[in-house]
Amino acid sequence: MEQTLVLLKPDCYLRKLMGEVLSRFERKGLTVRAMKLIRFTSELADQHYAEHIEKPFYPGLKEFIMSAPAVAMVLEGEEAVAVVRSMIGATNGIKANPGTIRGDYGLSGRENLVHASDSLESAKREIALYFTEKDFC
Ligand code: 3AN
Repeated sequence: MEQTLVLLKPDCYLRKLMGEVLSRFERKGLTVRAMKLIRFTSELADQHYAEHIEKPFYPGLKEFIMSAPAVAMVLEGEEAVAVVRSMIGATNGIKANPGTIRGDYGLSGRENLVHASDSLESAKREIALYFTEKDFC
């Protein structure tokens, strides 16, 4: 079994799509092991997006991720990292395939509804940013 970190981003929250998106993961068979509603601070945004801090799109991304609440969760299942990445689709909603979450609900590169860890190594690092052992059920 693998665990992966998923964020339902501020656009997902504001558009009231959180239930819709979570239900896709649940129907797939993934299990929620930890979950919380959070508000990104500047520090948390910098930690989460450490690899993007120098990129030209980062200031806009940071402003967006701090703009409204988000949900952080740990999903568990067989090959959960790859399964969730394929369910969310390509970064830009315009390019993401229909049938994926980003492909079905968005037309933006920045406001793309969900984040999901891109490797087991990233998942371990990212889960530790949001959760401690006592948060797991
Ligand atoms: P993914 O979330 O698909 O792994 P990354 O890690 O390349 O994508 O980018 C992290 C986040 O940065 C994306 N989810 C998106 O919100 C934002 N982002 C990526 N590329 C761009 C871009 N060219 N313009 C604006 N925002 C971007």
